[in-house]
Amino acid sequence: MNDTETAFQRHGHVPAPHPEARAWVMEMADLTQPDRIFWCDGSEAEKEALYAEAVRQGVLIRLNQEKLPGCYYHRSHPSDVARVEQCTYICSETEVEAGPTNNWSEPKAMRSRLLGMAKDSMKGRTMYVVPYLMGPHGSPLAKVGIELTDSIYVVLNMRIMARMGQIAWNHLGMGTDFNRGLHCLLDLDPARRLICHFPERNEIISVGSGYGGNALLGKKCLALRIASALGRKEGWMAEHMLIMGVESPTGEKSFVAAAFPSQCGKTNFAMLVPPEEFKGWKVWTVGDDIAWMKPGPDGRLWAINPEAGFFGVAPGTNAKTNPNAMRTIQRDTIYTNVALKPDGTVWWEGHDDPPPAECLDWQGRPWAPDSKEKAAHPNSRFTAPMVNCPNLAPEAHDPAGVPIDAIIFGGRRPNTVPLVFQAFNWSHGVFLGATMGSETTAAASGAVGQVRRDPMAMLPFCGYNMGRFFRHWLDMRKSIKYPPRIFHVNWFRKDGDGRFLWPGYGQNMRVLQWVFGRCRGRSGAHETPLGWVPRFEDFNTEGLAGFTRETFEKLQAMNADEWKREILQQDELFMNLYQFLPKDLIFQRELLVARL
Ligand code: OXD
Ligand code: MN
Repeated sequence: MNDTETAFQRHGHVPAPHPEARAWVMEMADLTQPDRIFWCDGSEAEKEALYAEAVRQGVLIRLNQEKLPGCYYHRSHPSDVARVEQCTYICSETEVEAGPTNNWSEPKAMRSRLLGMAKDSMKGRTMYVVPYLMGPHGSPLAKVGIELTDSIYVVLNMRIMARMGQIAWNHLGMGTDFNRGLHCLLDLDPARRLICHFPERNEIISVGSGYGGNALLGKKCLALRIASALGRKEGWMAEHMLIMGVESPTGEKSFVAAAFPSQCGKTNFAMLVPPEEFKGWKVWTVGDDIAWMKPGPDGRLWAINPEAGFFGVAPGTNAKTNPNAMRTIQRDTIYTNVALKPDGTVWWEGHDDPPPAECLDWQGRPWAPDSKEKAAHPNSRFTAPMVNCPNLAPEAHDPAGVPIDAIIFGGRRPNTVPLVFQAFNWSHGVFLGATMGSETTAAASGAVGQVRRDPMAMLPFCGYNMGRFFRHWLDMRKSIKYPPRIFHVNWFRKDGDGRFLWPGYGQNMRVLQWVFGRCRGRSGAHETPLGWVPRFEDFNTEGLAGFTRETFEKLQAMNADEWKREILQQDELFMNLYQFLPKDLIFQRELLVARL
């Protein structure tokens, strides 16, 4: 045994103080038959030992520690690079409960199939016990999960993405309310890949994939699919939303939650840096992917970010698109499936640095600028602790969370949908969220570039019947005395020549400023069939070089023919859900048709 191994052994023997958790771990160990059980405590010493072990196993490569201190590099299996919706199941008691937009499987049969696959699968391997807390310690909204995994990469990612170790036991105390997550890599054969959720049991079993969204069980599996089902029962909401704070020069602060489908720039928007002209304005990041929201005693909607890190898409991230992310990922970051440069640093398409003369691509093959394929996988990622983020809101650690003044929905739409408009009221806002569409991207496997309906950006993440999910949204209004205003944005509208009409990124601050003003009854607007929209005069374009009234009109234009087509397309989803669709949404659709 070498020094690393001894250190690794030394730190891995802190069993759970919790009898029920312990019994379950032992039961799963009996089933999977690992050579050893490693109980993670979340300490710094343990972190060092785990990184050393991962490097020794070849799972991670240590990057240049002078240029990227605390950073490591990982390549996943080439067939295991994205979420796999076709292998993702909601195993609720009845098929109706899962609804027409989810894969459903009868829970008993699926569970025994999965346990059969897991049997003996950790022979010769280590089972890591990863206790974790989603949300700030002491928050009434926070939840405990325990993930059992045979992937050291998963452990190290969970360590960044959640509050991991002793803190979870402290939060749980002697309570019995924790999520059970079993994760087995198996042989990574795509044919034996299944990500299954048992909402009634608060349980997740994921086999055959080591990729983030399939394997870091705290994230999409617990914090969205399981949590959305719990939220419906318990009167709160788990949403695929960033949370950010906007502060005016006079110190007024508003918090905004925003839902965009995967890879539509949630991380960029959450970390936005206002343009120079916005002297005194500040944007604060609370979270970039998930919001748990509950009405507070003051009648407002309060939100926490259950995560502790960012699992962001690397390609396209640079000093212009997201300067705060670039600073965040300079240290203590795990890079997955990006390109590796000879000096032990990393690169991806859209990086600030020019393409390296030579490097290794995401599959470890030599790459040069004239190579036909991309150096980094389009869904390559960074996993970075949120405390690294220069504009992290102090409230990100607040157990009470933040009060939400505005909810923004958005998608990637080259036409039809204006830059920004505001819903007339909560029900209309729910309708806007429910009919959201976006071009598909590389975050999930499948065709890229087609418009798909992605209600509230939750289509792949809602752990129950989507029609009932809409009903829950509508019902929530009754318990929120001061509901957030609801908006819709589209940064991606193009002109006839295929050029983006809106510069995006930091300039999105202008849209935020209008939203901020609307929440305070200050920004002007006029009524249209779609909702309230800013006039050119209501919208701050000062300092925006070359941006004319004409461009603004094009961005905001409402074309009746395009909208007729849009409504027909929206109907596809509505038809699919018809049986479960709240009447209010059908009514909203009729109203829109009438207004048009
Ligand atoms: C993500 C996703 O990884 O939405 O956040 O795919
Ligand atoms: Mn996401």
